[in-house]
Amino acid sequence: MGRLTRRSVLGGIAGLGSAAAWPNSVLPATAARKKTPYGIAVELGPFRKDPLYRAALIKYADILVPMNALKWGQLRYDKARFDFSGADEIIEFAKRHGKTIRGHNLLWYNYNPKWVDAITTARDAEKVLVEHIERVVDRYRGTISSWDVVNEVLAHNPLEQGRWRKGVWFSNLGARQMEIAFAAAARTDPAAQLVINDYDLENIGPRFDARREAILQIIRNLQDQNIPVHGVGFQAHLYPEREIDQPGMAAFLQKLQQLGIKILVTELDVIDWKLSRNLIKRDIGTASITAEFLRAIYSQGPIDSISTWGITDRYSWISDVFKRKDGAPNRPLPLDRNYQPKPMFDIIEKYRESN
Ligand code: 9MR
Repeated sequence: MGRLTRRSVLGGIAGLGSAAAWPNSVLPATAARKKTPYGIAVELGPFRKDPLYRAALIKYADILVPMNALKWGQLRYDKARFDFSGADEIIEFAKRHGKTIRGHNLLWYNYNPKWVDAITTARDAEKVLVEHIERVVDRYRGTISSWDVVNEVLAHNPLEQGRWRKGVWFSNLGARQMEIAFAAAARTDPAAQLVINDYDLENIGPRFDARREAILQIIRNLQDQNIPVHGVGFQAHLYPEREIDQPGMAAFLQKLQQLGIKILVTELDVIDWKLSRNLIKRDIGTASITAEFLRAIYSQGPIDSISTWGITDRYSWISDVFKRKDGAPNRPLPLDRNYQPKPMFDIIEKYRESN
């Protein structure tokens, strides 16, 4: 889709202002303003084999986030050693190209090696967790400036399943898993931004209310114990068929701000399995839900960073997990399969400018 077409498409999306104020590059005041830093999660496979992918990372990103290379499953598949080779490839590239780096993640119920999932005592769990965090955070001290310390610790539905996600860390350590992880990360790199990262925080309904409330409780609990926590990461895997809770988000963001907590968007993409097959309609749907979400997330002022979970429709987990019934390829990300910007790209740019 060419720029002119995209521009007219965008003009039709609610809340975007007049067509005359578009594109951002012609807005007079933007040069002086600081745009929200933009991050891209990097997958090692395409990073190694696709030069266009690397070129897009260089061209568009301020921040790079190894998508999987820092997970336990990659670093710790062998109990006897740490394998930093994949993470280092991405991190060296990021440094060479002047990008800052976010780390994902230090604790997750998922994607752990078998020997970790086999841990059955609190003592072993704490020892292994603390060792891991100290070693990994120390290795990248001064290089990785922001960490997703805990990832997806909330139960999918805290109203029915108990508040916390079950897994090796929770079953051995209970809610202490969070305290241990944040304390170890803070001790090891006192300058790093420490983030609690989770999904399904933006929509309307009791399940989402409960998830937002649980995040607040985690933060208050850490703060009560003087354990540093600096940010909440909204993964933002968005479903166009679900409504964004604008007032719920505004209230949540205000409470987070009162607690001194920064707001990050960490894994933005759009689950387009139920949108029209028609590409123009589909891309409008994707851009619209992105705009609705960003309207909510920017409603209380600037945010700290915004990252998408990949950059091109060519490579996305959504194509594996949320295949369309009509068999058409998914289009969840800012650039299409040929690395051309889609309306979603322009929406992100527009909100970044408003920081
Ligand atoms: O996109 C990631 C995919 O390539 C991995 O196979 C998967 C398991 O490690 O994780 C995906 O990323 C997830 C992220 O780490 C946490 N939030 C949900 C993301 C999508 O599943």
